[in-house]
Amino acid sequence: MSDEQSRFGRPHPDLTESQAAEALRKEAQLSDAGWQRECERSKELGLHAAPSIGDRSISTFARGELPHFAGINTFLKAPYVEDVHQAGAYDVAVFGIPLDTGTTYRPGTRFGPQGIRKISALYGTYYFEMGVDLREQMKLCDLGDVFVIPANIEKAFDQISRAVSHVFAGGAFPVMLGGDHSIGYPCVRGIAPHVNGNIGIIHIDRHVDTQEKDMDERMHTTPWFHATNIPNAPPKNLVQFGIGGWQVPRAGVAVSRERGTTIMTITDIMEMGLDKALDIAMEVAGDGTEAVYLSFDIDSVDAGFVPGTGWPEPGGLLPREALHIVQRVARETNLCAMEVVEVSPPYDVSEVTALLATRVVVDVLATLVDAGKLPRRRPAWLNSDPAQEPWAL
Ligand SMILES: [Mn+2]
Repeated sequence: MSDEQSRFGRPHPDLTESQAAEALRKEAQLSDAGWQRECERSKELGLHAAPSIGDRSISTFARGELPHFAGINTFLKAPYVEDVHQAGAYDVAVFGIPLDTGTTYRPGTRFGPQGIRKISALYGTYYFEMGVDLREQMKLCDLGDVFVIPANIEKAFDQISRAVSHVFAGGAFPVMLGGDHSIGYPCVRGIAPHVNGNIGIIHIDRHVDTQEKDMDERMHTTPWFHATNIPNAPPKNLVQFGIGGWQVPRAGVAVSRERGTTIMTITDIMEMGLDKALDIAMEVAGDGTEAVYLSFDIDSVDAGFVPGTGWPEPGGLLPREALHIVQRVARETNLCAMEVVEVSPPYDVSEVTALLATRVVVDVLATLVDAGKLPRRRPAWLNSDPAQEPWAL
């Protein structure tokens, strides 16, 4: 053995089957064709680099992932698809819903989509722990934002439902960046007509959001009352996970009791253990349903980690618990769409709230790839008839 070889290591015998060891093996199997295409495209559009640059993959104008601090940001620097008729050519379509008309305390979530896009540029497309590279293994696009009507929440809901319906019926997996939590209702309303069968909803939050009205209108405290009026989104398949604290309005609690939604508090989750609690949540959402909708409110995470939100509440999930939850939901349910809501950049600190929102999305996407659910196959329950107008309730 040469001196050099003797300096090389190998996994400790107890770690040969560890996640890290597996991740090192999986990386070797990944293609880099997508990266090569991106470099070629960058040089074609942005000129070859100055002669002093040794790395000839670099262009003069930044046109791809690098540098992370440069460029005009879409989500994860995915292609901006201006023509929404092309959305169905992608496996996943991210779009923003910049509506904060439904807030009842701090506003600012209308800046959520742009805040999430900005910090999402920190990431590349490769996820070490799963050995997944989104650029190599699926097609992601950013459709920009829905044209919301800030002075009229009902008109905004109509625009949102129409947008979600269009993307969902076209076959891409929709990822909605909020916006306040009022968007949960019009998002489900846009999806429901295109699902032949029932939809379960997994709602990760500190707040129940189930009252009929708040201050005389439908607001971010009311989406699940109205979503569960949709004929194929029954309350028995609504799971509300991580609920608790001092911001759960009694009006919403009464509705949850009357309708028999499933509420699991942080204490329930702690006492039975996160995985057991998740088993139950997924069983309830999946019982008799064809598809599951994931609604992730960033305020489900402890206020110390998510200052940039409208109704911060101490005592919530840890970030790594939140990521574990969304990964298991992505792997083990028939997830049909997701939203991340309540990121308010004006109240954020060092973009940590928007960064966690980014992780929630990219961790779901990586898990869908790892589980063989992306690239997308057309589900049997999908009704793509564009004439299916969203439920008007
Ligand atoms: Mn909330």
